[in-house]
Amino acid sequence: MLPAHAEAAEQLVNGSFDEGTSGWYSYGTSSSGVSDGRMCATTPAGLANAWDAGVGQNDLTLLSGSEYTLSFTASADPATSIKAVVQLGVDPYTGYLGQVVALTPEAQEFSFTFTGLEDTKQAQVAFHLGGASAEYTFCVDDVSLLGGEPKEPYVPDTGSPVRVNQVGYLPNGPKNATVVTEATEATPWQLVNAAGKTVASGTTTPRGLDAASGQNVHTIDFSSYTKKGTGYTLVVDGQASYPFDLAPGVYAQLRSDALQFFYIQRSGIAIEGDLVGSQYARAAGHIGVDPNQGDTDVPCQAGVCDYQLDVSGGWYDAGDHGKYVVNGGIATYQLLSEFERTLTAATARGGLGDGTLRLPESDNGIPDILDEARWELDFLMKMQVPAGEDLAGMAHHKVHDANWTGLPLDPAADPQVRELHPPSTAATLNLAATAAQCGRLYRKYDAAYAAKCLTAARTAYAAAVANPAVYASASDGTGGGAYSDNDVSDEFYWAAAELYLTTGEQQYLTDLKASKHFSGEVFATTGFSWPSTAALGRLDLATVPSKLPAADRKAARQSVITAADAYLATQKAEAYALPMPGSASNYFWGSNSAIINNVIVIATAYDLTKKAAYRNGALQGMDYVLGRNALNQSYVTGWGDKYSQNQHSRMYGHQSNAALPNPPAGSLAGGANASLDDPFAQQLLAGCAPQFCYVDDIQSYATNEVAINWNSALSWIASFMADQGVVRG
Ligand code: 9MR
Repeated sequence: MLPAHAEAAEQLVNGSFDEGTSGWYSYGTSSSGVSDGRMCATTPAGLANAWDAGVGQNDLTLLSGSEYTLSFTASADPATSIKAVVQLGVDPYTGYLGQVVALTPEAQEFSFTFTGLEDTKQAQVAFHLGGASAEYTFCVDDVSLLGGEPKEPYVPDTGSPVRVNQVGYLPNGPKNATVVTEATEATPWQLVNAAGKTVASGTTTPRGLDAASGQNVHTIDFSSYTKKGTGYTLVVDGQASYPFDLAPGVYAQLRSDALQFFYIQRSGIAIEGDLVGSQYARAAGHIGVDPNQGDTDVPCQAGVCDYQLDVSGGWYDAGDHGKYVVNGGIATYQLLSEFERTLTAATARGGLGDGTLRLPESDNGIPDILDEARWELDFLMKMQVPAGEDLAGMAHHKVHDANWTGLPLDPAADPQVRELHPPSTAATLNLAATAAQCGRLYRKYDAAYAAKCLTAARTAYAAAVANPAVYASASDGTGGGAYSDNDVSDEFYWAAAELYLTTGEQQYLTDLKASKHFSGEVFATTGFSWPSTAALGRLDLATVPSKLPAADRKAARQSVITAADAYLATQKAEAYALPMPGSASNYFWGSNSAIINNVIVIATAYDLTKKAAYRNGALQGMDYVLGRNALNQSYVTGWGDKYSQNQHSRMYGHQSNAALPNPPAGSLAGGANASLDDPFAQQLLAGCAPQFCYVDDIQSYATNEVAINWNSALSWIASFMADQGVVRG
């Protein structure tokens, strides 16, 4: 029973549709989505049963004997009747409320009360829409299910207070941990081996209140212990950490897992179970086979162009089926940069050659990482506006579904119309930059392909110069992400840098030097990212051999070192050893990639200087991602003891359909996001300290999605880390 003073609790998320279709499913309709702030679904005529089409929400908690009120505002045009249902969402579909509602084109409010028949966490609200004799459009808004008990405050299970890198440490690398404790004095710790024997001991360093986690913490440095082994634990006050390994090869497989993700995300090709496990096998997505409506012959959004393009291939961006040139750009850059590092870095030890991944192209004499990046490069080039058309040479910003689809959904089963969105200067420069990288890196393996890339890059760059301020609209976010960015000075700098590094031509150097970024600060506190790409150009100017005048090259290198020094200073001050300050504003959507990108700058400083402090800082900077954090959670699927596995994804939707797999090993979750940008996180995590603003649930797309630009960061640093195991520090 509810206490008399308690207010009835809202059981639905996003009943106002302010967050698009988030939390809502739809099926059997010919189109559905949010328009004018309402959820609308067009339903075909002649469906046999009311339940043959519907819109609703799953996994609701109902209590036996509690009273509930379902209310909503709805219309149908032309007028028809629908059925509003609250029922058990699984067999035997026990009905709690079933109300036929006559709707008219004019929206009307409705409210129905019922009593819960059983305790369940699997109830659903559904609007059953089938059975009308004519096609009609149903729209609904302000849906509410009030009743039951207020939800229990969410308390994550964080396990042991002793937080370690759950994967492990290099025997010759830094080894640090963080302990959550109210103790104010230094406290003894023991390092215990798998046989239960204490092999090292010492005392903690009290660090006081950590802003990022809201916890009182101490740190432990056990770097001086260098013996290999598995199953070590760190013990404080009788409480043991998760077990971890000390081994040179502890990160070797992470490099290939993080890269293998890209093959499984591929669009336009069947994913072979023989290569990656039968659970990830699927038909080719978006190759023009029914019910797909793309991507071999895709029209523009209305009024944008009158041609159609074959934009098949590429990688699906994330948990959705969209393909976005700006995000494809940074992801491709990072894979190519990961490869290019092996050509110059003193500690690079291969590991990225032909046959190192499980790809259809393996054993073709070309490094697998280049085969994988080429899958996206081909797509990026297909997005270029053909010669003879308006804005020829620019790149369309993105291609995706006209409306958001629900979770889960096999790409090959996506019935939505696909559309090309307008070209943008940002997308065009992403194409120019990555195709220019291609122009130098594939030369040795496929000169004709490298030449094709370079031509596309030059054409794109010239088109961007001619159209320097064509911005993607921030409101063009129905059916896919907006990826808008109204400052493209950094993309210009990055593209000019890549073209210069590939060609050595004066025209690109002139543009580069004229950019405010040439001598400006490009390494933000919060990492580089898809809208902030100047750092990409700077890192390459510092590391890729070129004819850049010696003083300019020195300045570029020094800027990387200076930035790395600042990140190391921050890392020292952060009790979880993050090269990022602990305030809430720094923990934003995709924070894990921002953190890793700072680690990459530190790692690059090591490649440039060979100074151990940078190597140690980079390795230690990854502890957070692999478990040394407020949640005691590894953010990489399959890595560590407690790891993210329910990331938001239409493909890896195990949490919503047990027949589907979890994300593959090596998938990075977006991470803590103090802005709580999705309704599930808003409801569950309100008031969270920054590092607690994460939940491993498929519904939380703003804290727990997978994405190509996040895995590209992981993949780059995993390659660096794997190399450090092979080299003596
Ligand atoms: O990674 C993107 C993040 O920087 C933005 O703040 C966010 C909102 O626009 O979008 C993120 O990208 C998502 C994209 O819009 C759609 N595909 C999934 C991406 C990862 O969540």
